[in-house]
Amino acid sequence: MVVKVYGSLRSACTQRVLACFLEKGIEYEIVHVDLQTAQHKRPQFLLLQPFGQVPVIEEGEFRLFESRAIIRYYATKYADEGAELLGATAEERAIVDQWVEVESNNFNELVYTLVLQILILPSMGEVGNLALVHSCEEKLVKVLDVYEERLGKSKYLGGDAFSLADLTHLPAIRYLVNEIKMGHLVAERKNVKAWWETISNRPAWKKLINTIN
Ligand SMILES: N[C@@H](CCC(=O)N[C@@H](CS)C(=O)NCC(=O)O)C(=O)O
Repeated sequence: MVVKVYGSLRSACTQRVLACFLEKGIEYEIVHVDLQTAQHKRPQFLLLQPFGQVPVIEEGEFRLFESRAIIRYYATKYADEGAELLGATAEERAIVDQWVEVESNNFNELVYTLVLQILILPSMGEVGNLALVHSCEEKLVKVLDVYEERLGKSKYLGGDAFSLADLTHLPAIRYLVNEIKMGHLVAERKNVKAWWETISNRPAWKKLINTIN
């Protein structure tokens, strides 16, 4: 069955889900939700996602929102198809999960705030908060220092193999490097840089990026 993805190609959370689908070879169809005209806040969309955010997936009667819940679900459902993204043992899976949580709780919010202040607000004619940008950058430096150390011990965040732990970072790091020109945060860290080069060159991600640009 083709999975419907309600979302926007430009949204990082939608990209997270699509990256997973491409790694797994899952067929999908995008139902574009226009964030610019606030389609995601309309009553019809709120029936699908009560918090008014993208993405949402729909497969027959089954619906799910929260991008990380979606990628976990599909990585589990199609564990034997495409790239193995969960880890082989209970311990490997726990470590993968740990780094997915780190992305969600320690990393994502900082990049999201930077993108908002540097890119989104100015595109709407508003001035970004420079003090907030500086404080987020300072915090992000510390988070990336932890990544640098981790990636000095294993090739990928979850261990020796690419997993959801890495995949979940792809959209935000692309924003950091390509959209808000803060690639120095990656380039200055040898292990983070090598990791980013490896994961961003995966065919599934490159295919997705070609459809965004
Ligand atoms: N935790 C949610 C966050 C969803 C989210 O923040 N989506 C953004 C796009 S990346 C959105 O819909 N923003 C519009 C808004 O929050 O009004 C997820 O991972 O799916």
